Amino acid sequence: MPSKFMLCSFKTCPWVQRAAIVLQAKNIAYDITYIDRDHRPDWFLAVSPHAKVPVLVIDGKDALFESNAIAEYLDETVPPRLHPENALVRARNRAWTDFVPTFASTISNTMYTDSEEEFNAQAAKIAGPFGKLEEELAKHDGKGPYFNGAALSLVDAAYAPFLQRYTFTDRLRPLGLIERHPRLAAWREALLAHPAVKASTVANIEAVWQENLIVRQRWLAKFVSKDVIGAALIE
Ligand SMILES: N[C@@H](CCC(=O)N[C@@H](CS)C(=O)NCC(=O)O)C(=O)O
Repeated sequence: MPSKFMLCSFKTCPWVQRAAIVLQAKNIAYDITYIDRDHRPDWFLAVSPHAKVPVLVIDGKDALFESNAIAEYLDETVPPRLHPENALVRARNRAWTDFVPTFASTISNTMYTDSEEEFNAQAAKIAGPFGKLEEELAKHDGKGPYFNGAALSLVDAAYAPFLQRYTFTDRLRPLGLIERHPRLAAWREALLAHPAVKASTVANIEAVWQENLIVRQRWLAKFVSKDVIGAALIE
């Protein structure tokens, strides 16, 4: 009998989205439970040692935390395999997955700044990771549209949420960075158009993300239309 999965989330969490992309790409049915960031329930705190989402509850009894561990577990237990078959290629994929937290923090640090000066200083730091990925993608030339070629992989699932957050930021305050990295730009386009990525968040994710900037009183919020207020309440 297939397992029953429940993903525990905050609505805008990119790390939860990574796990959701894997679930979607494998066509796995799952429930999603949104918890209140300010009032995390006891059952959640009991299974999440760092009090972070995602948590994946399996058959109501086992729980996993950390998006990478969740993605790897799903890939080992539910077909089709998203990791490449070749061990060398798989090891290289894992090496690039290990770079995701660095990549993610340059983007998150830019999103959550408190002044224009800070925003510009943090945004300048995105160029380093973008350059490294562009260089890596150059080695994959002619193999797209995803990291390893035609099939979506765990590397794709890991980077897509952050390339989406970059895109949301860029739409509010154009950064002019991805345009200088054509392979990364093409990869981003392919990822954001993939059905598993599109289905991995609430439908109005950009508005909910924008509203979150207002709630957190971040500098970028000044470019957000007040029309998004209440977006997080709409399913
Ligand atoms: N390394 C973790 C990161 C997860 C993470 O940072 N989640 C955020 C939400 S996007 C969180 O729960 N933060 C705790 C907090 O906001 O207090 C993973 O990959 O699962």
